[in-house]
Amino acid sequence: MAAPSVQEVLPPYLDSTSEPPPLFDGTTRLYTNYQCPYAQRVWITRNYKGLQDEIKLVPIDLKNRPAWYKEKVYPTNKVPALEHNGKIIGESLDLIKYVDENFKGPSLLPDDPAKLKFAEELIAYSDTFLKNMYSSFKGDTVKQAGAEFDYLETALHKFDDGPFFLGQFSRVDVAYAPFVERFQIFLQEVWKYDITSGRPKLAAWIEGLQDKIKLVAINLQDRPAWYKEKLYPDNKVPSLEHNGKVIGESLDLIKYIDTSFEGPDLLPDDPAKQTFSEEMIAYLDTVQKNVYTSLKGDPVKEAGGEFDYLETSLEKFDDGPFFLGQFSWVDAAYVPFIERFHIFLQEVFNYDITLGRPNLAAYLEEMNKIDAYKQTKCDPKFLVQYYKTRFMGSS
Ligand SMILES: N[C@@H](CCC(=O)N[C@@H](CS)C(=O)NCC(=O)O)C(=O)O
Repeated sequence: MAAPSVQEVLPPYLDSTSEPPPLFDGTTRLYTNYQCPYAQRVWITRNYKGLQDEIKLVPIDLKNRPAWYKEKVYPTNKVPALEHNGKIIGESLDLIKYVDENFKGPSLLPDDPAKLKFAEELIAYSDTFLKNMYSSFKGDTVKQAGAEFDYLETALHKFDDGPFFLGQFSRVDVAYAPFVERFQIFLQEVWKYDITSGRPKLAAWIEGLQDKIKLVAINLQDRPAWYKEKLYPDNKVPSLEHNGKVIGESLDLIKYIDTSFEGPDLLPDDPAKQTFSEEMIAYLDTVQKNVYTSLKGDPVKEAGGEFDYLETSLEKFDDGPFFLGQFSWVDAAYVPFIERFHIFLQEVFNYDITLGRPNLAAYLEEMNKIDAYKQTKCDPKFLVQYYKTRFMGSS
């Protein structure tokens, strides 16, 4: 599932001592609790659609609730609730639908009518599933809970174009995942009952819900010794641990991830585009070297040629704003550097690399609409300081 690649800093809980946020000021707020599976449904929907900037999280301490929450926000006094366009909306199943339908981002429903019909059936069953599960804890747990997981196993057999209920990830997975995750842990721990045993589709579904690649952030100023000794002797980032091997070098990794994991292809089929992509990737080192060297002299004169190269390259294919028309691994390779040069040259040399280069300007504008990129952007203040020290010898 599409997940942000940078960990969001979660706001702290509001309790009975906290002031309310400035209610109905136009901000969209998700009143939530990080432990609540119902709220988690809406949290997943928000994150999947890349709405971290559009929907602000407001966590409520349910054990010590602020009085204003019931009085001014949501009279049922439960989470989740969404404040949007001057209204408050509750009920997690309604909210999955509401957020999916009223905000940008990838849709959580396929077009296929057979899948839509099955989605309705499964979502309608989710309340019964929960009721039966909770009552099973008081009775013959393994037998009663087992029947519910058999229901899911059978449902997962219906579409085989992916590991999820409708093949691809959808609202149905969002509705069930927070609960199945909790039941799996609880039944294993307390009843020693593995819900995936004898249920291969359920096992594959749970596997499919995991993030495919976990991020491990390494502090380069104070590197842990194990990183060099046990993992990656080059002692650099990035490196990828996959299938018992460690692979390094960002350009090799872009290619490796693109070819070894599911998801949209980052290299078009068109042979002309493939040849051009190789040419551009091979030239990246030269661009970097020339721009970095220019920082010690006059970048406006010395680095202009590199930005002209990018401007001309962007003219080559006109079926989209990116280097190969559509977003490709050339963009993944270049954009982190274009972004940094843009910020640094503007800030330190008052040089706007997009001025007189309309393709480059449009490129950066379009790039900023792509969540997968936006979530990885650098901190401009840190960058300026870092580049000054590293390339200009100042501190
Ligand atoms: N049917 C509601 C259930 C929400 C719910 O029960 N939330 C719990 C936290 S997990 C809650 O707010 N409990 C507080 C209470 O019941 O007073 C939904 O789907 O949104």
